[in-house]
Amino acid sequence: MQSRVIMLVDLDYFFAQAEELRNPSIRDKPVVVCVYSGRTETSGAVSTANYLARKFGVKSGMPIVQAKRRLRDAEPVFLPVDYGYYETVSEKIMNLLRAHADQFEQVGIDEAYLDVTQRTKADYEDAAALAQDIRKETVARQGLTCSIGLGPNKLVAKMAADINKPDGLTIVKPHEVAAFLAAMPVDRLIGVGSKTKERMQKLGITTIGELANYDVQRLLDAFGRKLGLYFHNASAGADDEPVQQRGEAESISRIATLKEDTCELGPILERAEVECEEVHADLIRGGFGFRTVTIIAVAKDMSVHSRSRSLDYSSDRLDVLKDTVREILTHLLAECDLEIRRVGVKVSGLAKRSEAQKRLTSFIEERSNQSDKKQAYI
Ligand code: TTP
Ligand code: MG
Repeated sequence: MQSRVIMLVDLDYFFAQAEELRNPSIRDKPVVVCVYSGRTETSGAVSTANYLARKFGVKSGMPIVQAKRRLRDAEPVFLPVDYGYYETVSEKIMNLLRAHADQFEQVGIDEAYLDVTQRTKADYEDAAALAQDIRKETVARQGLTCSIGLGPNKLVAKMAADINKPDGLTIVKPHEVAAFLAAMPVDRLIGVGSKTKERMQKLGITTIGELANYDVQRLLDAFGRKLGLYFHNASAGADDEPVQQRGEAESISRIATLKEDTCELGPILERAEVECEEVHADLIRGGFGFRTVTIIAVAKDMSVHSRSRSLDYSSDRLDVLKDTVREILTHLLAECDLEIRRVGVKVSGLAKRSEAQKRLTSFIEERSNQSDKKQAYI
């Protein structure tokens, strides 16, 4: 098979960079974009931060209070997320990138794979020149920097893009793959999280190179066939996943066990709201809106109860998700006398959010806020 040339383009500190774009006066300050939960003035989490703020240790997922503490004397700018705006910016960039690819696959609001094998005739010099053109073009036409990884497959391209951030280009030619990966700590490999890292450490594996050389049968014994094979191949830099526009995800969900079984709304809702935030983060990363919200409740006796509600429009708003969840849960608890053990939140009816949809949603939400919000639900 002809060797492929794959590019991963990832916009740098995307939400924060988009904020700098519309307000250049904040460029020299630490910029932190936040998802405010609304409970108190500072409750919520950091969505992302510019690289100046990152120098102070601020990063995605950190509580806002902690970020404020770290940036106390640095004249920071804290801003709430504005997904609609980021989506508009993303759409323009994605259209620009798509034009440079034989095959194109967007994998999040700020990331895309480009298969450029044919147009570069599998020549890495040509591909490097194309990557430089793309970097210049995103800045010149959209005012945003990105980081690019170039390699023989998606896995290597993705890992290469992470090496040199922000505003970097990292090229890994096929014969360089093994050396590129070998010395990296094993948790740099996509799919190896902190728990897997610990398990691998117990097997004496600390680098990707050690994982690649580890006896494959023992790896399968330790992690099962599917995962073991993935680790074996990926650690050698092998990946034959094609670049193709993904089918839309069908649903996104989270489920967790409560601290104790209860029939009270308060603690159940508290857990469900955390799940809403996690589901919502995935939703935004995928660039999706949802129409249907489902609550899954597992009772003390392990019986499973689920209730759904559909909006008559597609939304990507956390407050809409939380309001709907509260409403479903309130009804569910009133309807059945249950002691709940586990609670889950699922969104479905997912669709990529286009600008037109976004405008429609704002219109409907405005209208339904003016009248009775419940009328927006069917
Ligand atoms: P990333 O590409 O992971 O992060 P980034 O673009 O902010 O920074 P980097 O320069 O390292 O690429 O995610 C894209 C956007 O997704 C990010 O700007 C904000 C959002 N996001 C969250 O809201 N929460 C998260 O935990 C992460 C990781 C991202
Ligand atoms: Mg990014």
